Amino acid sequence: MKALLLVDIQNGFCPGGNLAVPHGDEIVPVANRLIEEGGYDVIVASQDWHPANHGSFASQHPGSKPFEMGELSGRPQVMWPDHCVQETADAEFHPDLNTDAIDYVQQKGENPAVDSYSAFRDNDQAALTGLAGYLTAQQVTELDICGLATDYCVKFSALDAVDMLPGIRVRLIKDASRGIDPEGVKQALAEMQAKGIDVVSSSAILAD
Ligand code: VGL
Ligand code: ZN
Repeated sequence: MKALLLVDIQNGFCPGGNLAVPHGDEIVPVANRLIEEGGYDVIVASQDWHPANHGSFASQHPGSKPFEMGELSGRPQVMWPDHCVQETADAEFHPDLNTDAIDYVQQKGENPAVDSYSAFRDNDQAALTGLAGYLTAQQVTELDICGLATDYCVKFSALDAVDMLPGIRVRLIKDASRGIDPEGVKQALAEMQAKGIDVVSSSAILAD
């Protein structure tokens, strides 16, 4: 079975959102085309879903400013602006995303003491989300990944897919993803490719 994972295509990561990824909204029409014409059997989406007191927020660390390095539960942690707080508009999927076609939504980042870039598990790798179990139950053997942000949640989700789903083929759809930092994106693509993840374009998938 072939699956598409849409990572964090939420208002918070699009222009006007609290942690806007440059041009993040440009991926929405591409994602919709993949959803509708990509030939996928299963479509899943992750949703960054933080409590208002999440420890990745600079606001929870007196004296620290957004985008500085800090610490969370003894681990290095980027201090983010408050973003994707549960039940707020910032956490909702982009209004133009075709959410009707999504079979399963994996929320993440609910534990205030640890961040969760990957849709599969927390950054400390202690607690798993249900996503690996869901994809295994659906007998998914091919997983294409796209979304926001290439250098954070997309990257960590792709690397974990390889680690946690033995034998799966993972591809990253580059033009259906956008990153926060151009240097970080370059490095992320190299890390993914080093793990055997193919970087592909949506046109190649839609042409098949
Ligand atoms: C993300 C930073 C913090 C992401 C989520 O979706 O890439 N980045 N929370
Ligand atoms: Zn977050």
